[in-house]
Amino acid sequence: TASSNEEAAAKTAVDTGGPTIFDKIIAKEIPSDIVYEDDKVLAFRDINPQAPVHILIIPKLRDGLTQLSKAEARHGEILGQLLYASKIVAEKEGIAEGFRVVINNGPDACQSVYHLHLHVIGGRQLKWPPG
Ligand code: IU
Repeated sequence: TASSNEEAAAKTAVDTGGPTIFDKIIAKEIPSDIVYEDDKVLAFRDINPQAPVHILIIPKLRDGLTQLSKAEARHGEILGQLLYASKIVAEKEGIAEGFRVVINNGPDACQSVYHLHLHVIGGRQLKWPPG
């Protein structure tokens, strides 16, 4: 299935520290459906949405944050800004009463893009536990 193909691809994705597709999205070299932007963060619709609302929030400056497990104390401010942006985005999308924020970290969590990103998911009844 498409979903298991994605899981397989994510299993083989590695954190090289090199550029990712998100650099091109930030630079607007490839188009994306931006829903929120400020000087530090960018939020855009996921190209393969898992729910009626599925938005990715990323730091414009990756600064070593290829994945959450690389976070250091100096990243505290941007980490807070990303989480706060998820609330702004949820309000803008009309899902503030029920939404989920997800960070997939590393191969076992099916991380496929090594530029930290929060998934903001909602617009339907979500299941728990996640897969
Ligand atoms: P993950 O947590 O690394 O698995 O999430 C990466 C997400 O990035 C995934 O949901 C993709 O659908 C999404 N995405 C995108 O929105 N635009 C792209 O060009 C690429 C991936 I490549």
